Amino acid sequence: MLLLHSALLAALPLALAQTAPFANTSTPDSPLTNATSPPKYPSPWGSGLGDWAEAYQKAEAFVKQLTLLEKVNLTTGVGWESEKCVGNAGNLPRLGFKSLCLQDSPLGIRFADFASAFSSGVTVAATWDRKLFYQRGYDMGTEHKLKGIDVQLGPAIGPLGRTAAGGRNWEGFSPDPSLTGIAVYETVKGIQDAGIIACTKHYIANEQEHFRQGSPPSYLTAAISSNLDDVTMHELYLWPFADAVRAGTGAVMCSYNQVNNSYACQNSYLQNYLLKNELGFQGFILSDWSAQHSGVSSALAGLDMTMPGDVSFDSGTSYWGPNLTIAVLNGTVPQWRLDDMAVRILASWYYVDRPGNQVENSPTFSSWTQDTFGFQHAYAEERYTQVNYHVDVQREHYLGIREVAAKGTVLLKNTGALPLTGKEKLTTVFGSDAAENQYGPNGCADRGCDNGTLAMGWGSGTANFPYLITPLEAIKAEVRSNRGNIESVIDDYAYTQIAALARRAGDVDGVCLVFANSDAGEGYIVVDGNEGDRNNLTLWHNGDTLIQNVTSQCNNTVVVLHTVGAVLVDEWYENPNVTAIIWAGLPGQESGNAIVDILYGKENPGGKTPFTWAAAREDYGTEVLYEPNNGVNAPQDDFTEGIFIDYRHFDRANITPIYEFGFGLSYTTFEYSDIQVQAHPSKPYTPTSGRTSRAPTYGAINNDTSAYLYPDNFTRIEAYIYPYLNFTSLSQSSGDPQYGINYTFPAGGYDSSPQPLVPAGSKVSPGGNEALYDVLFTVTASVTNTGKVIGDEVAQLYVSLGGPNDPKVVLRNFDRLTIAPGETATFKADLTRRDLSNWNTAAQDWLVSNYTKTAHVGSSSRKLPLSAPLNIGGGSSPSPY
Ligand SMILES: *[C@@H]1O[C@H](CO)[C@@H](O)[C@H](O)[C@H]1NC(C)=O
Ligand SMILES: *[C@@H]1O[C@H](CO)[C@@H](O)[C@H](O)[C@H]1NC(C)=O
Ligand SMILES: *[C@@H]1O[C@H](CO)[C@@H](O)[C@H](O)[C@H]1NC(C)=O
Ligand SMILES: *[C@@H]1O[C@H](CO)[C@@H](O)[C@H](O)[C@H]1NC(C)=O
Ligand SMILES: *[C@@H]1O[C@H](CO)[C@@H](O)[C@H](O)[C@H]1NC(C)=O
Ligand SMILES: *[C@@H]1O[C@H](CO)[C@@H](O)[C@H](O)[C@H]1NC(C)=O
Ligand SMILES: *[C@@H]1O[C@H](CO)[C@@H](O)[C@H](O)[C@H]1NC(C)=O
Ligand SMILES: *[C@@H]1O[C@H](CO)[C@@H](O)[C@H](O)[C@H]1NC(C)=O
Ligand SMILES: *[C@@H]1O[C@H](CO)[C@@H](O)[C@H](O)[C@H]1NC(C)=O
Ligand SMILES: CC(=O)N[C@H]1CO[C@H](CO)[C@@H](O)[C@@H]1O
Repeated sequence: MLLLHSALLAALPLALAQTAPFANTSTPDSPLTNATSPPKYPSPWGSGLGDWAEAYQKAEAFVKQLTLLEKVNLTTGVGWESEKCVGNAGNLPRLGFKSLCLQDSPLGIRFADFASAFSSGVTVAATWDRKLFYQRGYDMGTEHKLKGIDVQLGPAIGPLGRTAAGGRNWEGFSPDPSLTGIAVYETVKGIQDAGIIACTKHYIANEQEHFRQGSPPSYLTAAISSNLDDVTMHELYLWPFADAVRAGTGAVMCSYNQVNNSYACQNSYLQNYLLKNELGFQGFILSDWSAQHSGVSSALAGLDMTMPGDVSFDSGTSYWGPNLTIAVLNGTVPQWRLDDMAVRILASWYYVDRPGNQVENSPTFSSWTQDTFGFQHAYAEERYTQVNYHVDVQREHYLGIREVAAKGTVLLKNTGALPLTGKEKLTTVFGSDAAENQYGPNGCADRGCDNGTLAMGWGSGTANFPYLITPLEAIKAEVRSNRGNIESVIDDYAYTQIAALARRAGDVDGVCLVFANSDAGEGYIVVDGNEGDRNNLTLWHNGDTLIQNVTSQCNNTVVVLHTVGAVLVDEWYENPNVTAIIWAGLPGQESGNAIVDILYGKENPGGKTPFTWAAAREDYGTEVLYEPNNGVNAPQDDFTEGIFIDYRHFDRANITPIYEFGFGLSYTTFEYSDIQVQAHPSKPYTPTSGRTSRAPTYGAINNDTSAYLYPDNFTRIEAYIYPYLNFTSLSQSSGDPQYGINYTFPAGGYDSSPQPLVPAGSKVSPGGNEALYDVLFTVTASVTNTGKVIGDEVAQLYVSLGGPNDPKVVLRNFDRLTIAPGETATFKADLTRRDLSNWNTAAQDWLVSNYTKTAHVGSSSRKLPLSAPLNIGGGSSPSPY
């Protein structure tokens, strides 16, 4: 979501809401520019699949008692800054049902006090640890619950990380869909087990900040279109969303961008066909903030909730609200569609047991002021009251945050300098990235600056730090606990002092610790000319010069990087005076403690890089589109690389990276041996067939428009969105000059008869055809700790699918093992049918090809010493299809 609003959204012609003409763009070689997205109607009605059955029964019983206005209230936000959370749906006062509170972010509670600032997604991904994925989710969910939030606007898995410079990659996990899929699955489970709804976002192909809303530059008439083919959609971008749906995510947020020239929040192919039909999503889709561009069309295309509810921030008008009441009354939105929206919203509410997880005075904080007293309706400046209760929700979560930060730290180089002993004669620390922001850890709104140590990126995906332990203070405390000497220069440009201090440290066999960073964030804040997306992949604050100044004098230089993603290290990584390199990611509030744990060997590094580090920017083969390329029309971002992003591209193009995906060192060493593959008998894959039941409706709609007027003596709050009508005339109430004119909405959108299920869908459970998750093979291997200290190794299982269009290898599973010196652990990982399948466009289904498949096991995407064939089809092995 964003803060900035662009007025052009309001001016968009409703014609944009119409579906694009049908075209099948699903062959990888077809041109992508001006691609279109096929219409898919009607919008699937939720049915209570799998473990959603009970939640649906409760939701249906609840919705049965609702009036049209009450149903509309559930679906529409009350407007930007009209209530205390970043998103607030309407209340149902008659039933004592409180407005849903939706709050950023994927790493903690945005705008709240006395809450934790967790590690970013990219750092938790680097732990490759399912337990930590879950625990972090659970702890974040607990904090949201204790503040009285219903929906956490996270986790983020879009952007996936198509381009290294993409501004919001760090909010998510990894450009690898399997690593991201496993991480999002556990995170959603964790968040929702704590009793709140997870909102997985941003759906989909939201891979850059530039032009995501059409502006800047403001002359553009439409937002960027991510153009991609069907195979790329399924095998790459949709893959982790399937895992999120399978985990039961209660909400999904549609994104700002267009996909194949149709806005994500009104793209029937994305919402109706892929998410709700193929993946069987049972929860609700809500719009990113001002990502809705139409009323009726978005409803028919599957959107269930609009946020923050107004057409543009505080316009006082809405595509839904009164317009949805009107659209149901004039028959352009069928009642069953509105009922489905309401049922989906309430089903998610029951699914995570919101009724059993309420707190007093919720929400107990205001996003719009930190003061105890303030306006409940901040924009209108009305109802001055207590808005902040300052509830401390942090519990013992700092322990988990420190653990994630340390376990997500990746040791990239070590010639023996690490771990430090604590007995160094002189410890020196360099760089502003080691120290505190001079304005304080929360001194820049939404972390929109790069001052001091970097512990999260910027934008709406942030939280306030309750405190931030800096590297310098933690290292100083550690050094002094050994009665050692420590000095620092935190001015990145004080070269005279830097060189002098480095020289002294080198001279006495001390150590020089250099800290540098690279930042990125959301496009509504521009930091040092970076409009969200990074302009380059080099270190900020002249980090390369800083490092070289130190290395020129100090032959024991340890470089610590806090970065949002890959940076170019080519200038200095091979310098023999650089004795170690550490990627410390975006660690969150326990930054300093975690780096001390690693530097001094209290924690043996075991993290692995969740993205590739290239020698040159061009090596990635994918780029942010920085300049509009389609006149005033939607910029066309053609994903011509298909599924070949990150390591898949490097492997295909035969480019050697500096640090490959999955790479990370330890203070000990590991050896791999003895791969075994066990095939499991399984039933042949059965494409799903059959039909749904017909669309249910709950309660009758009274067509007397006078029943929907504002109640007598109703006091309206300025710019607030209500479901009521101003007049008994529907067209007058809408006030839309285009009201009723000449729009032919897709006829299929009104079809409430039983609908065909799709082959890759399921009648049993959300997440797609359940047989995709059958385990076909279990791969085992031995991993021996051949060094002297206990350590963690992330053993990784890759697969070669064998076809001419397949990547050399794709990650499919992994496990983080703790192994004592001299001991051998057994790595054991399953491969499911999906893991071995390709998306087949003609069949619209996953198929296991006849190409020879191989399992590879090792310590990174390029260190795969073990391999074994996966015999599909022969003997007792499963049938390929
Ligand atoms: C894409 O559409 C725009 C606007 O209609 C048009 O100007 C442009 O020529 C088209 N590009 C291609 C490659 O078809
Ligand atoms: C709809 O929500 C608004 C704002 O929360 C509330 O004032 C109004 O009473 C609600 N209307 C109905 C019919 O529940
Ligand atoms: C209804 O929607 C249109 C845009 O489609 C908008 O111009 C109008 O102001 C809306 N009406 C209300 C009452 O919000
Ligand atoms: C109300 O009007 C809609 C649209 O014209 C129509 O489909 C529906 O049957 C009507 N309902 C009743 C109860 O008359
Ligand atoms: C602090 O941040 C501001 C805003 O981005 C920037 O102008 C300034 O140069 C920064 N100062 C330092 C010392 O990094
Ligand atoms: C890269 O961007 C950073 C941040 O804006 C800037 O400090 C640095 O000078 C840029 N590097 C190059 C080589 O332009
Ligand atoms: C390494 O450090 C020594 C000082 O210990 C210095 O003389 C030498 O020039 C440095 N080498 C490089 C490549 O920077
Ligand atoms: C650095 O140089 C000093 C002095 O020549 C030497 O004693 C020491 O072993 C060197 N350290 C490293 C890490 O190479
Ligand atoms: C019905 O109402 C919606 C919402 O105000 C409006 O956009 C649409 O044009 C109307 N359609 C008809 C046929 O009256
Ligand atoms: C000793 C040393 O390397 N000093 C350099 C530090 O960086 C500045 C700026 O590039 C150079 O001018 C110094 O020579």
